[in-house]
Amino acid sequence: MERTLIILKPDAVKRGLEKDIVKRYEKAGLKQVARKELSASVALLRAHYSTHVDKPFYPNLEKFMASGTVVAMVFEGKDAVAAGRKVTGATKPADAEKGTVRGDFRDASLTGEDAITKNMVHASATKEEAEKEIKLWFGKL
Ligand code: FUP
Repeated sequence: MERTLIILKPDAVKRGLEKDIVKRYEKAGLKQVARKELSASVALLRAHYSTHVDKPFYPNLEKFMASGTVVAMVFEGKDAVAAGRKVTGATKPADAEKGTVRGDFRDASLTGEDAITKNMVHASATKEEAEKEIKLWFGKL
């Protein structure tokens, strides 16, 4: 069994998409084993996005992620990380395939930097990253 971290970002929470989005991961065979709502601190966001903090888009990303409630969730299942990424879709919603969360729930009215920053969900990219992120957001589970 493998675990992955999925985070509903403030745009998805505000739009009331949690139920619909969770269903997508469950349909892919994953089971939700932890959930919490929180306002992410800047320190938590910097640790979570440690590989991105020096990138030009980071200030905008941090501002957005700290702008409202997020819902952090752990899903468990066979090949959970790959399954979670597949359900999530490409980073840029405009490039995300139909049938993925970022493709299907894309807000087509967004332009410029916001069109990529507000991509509704985070999904761990590797097994190692998943365990590191789960520890960061939930402590020992
Ligand atoms: P992903 O793993 O698909 O979430 O994508 P990345 O790790 O490459 O990026 C992390 C987050 O940074 C994305 F969810 C959105 C944000 N981002 C931007 O806002 N602008 C960019 O040009 C690239 C990423």
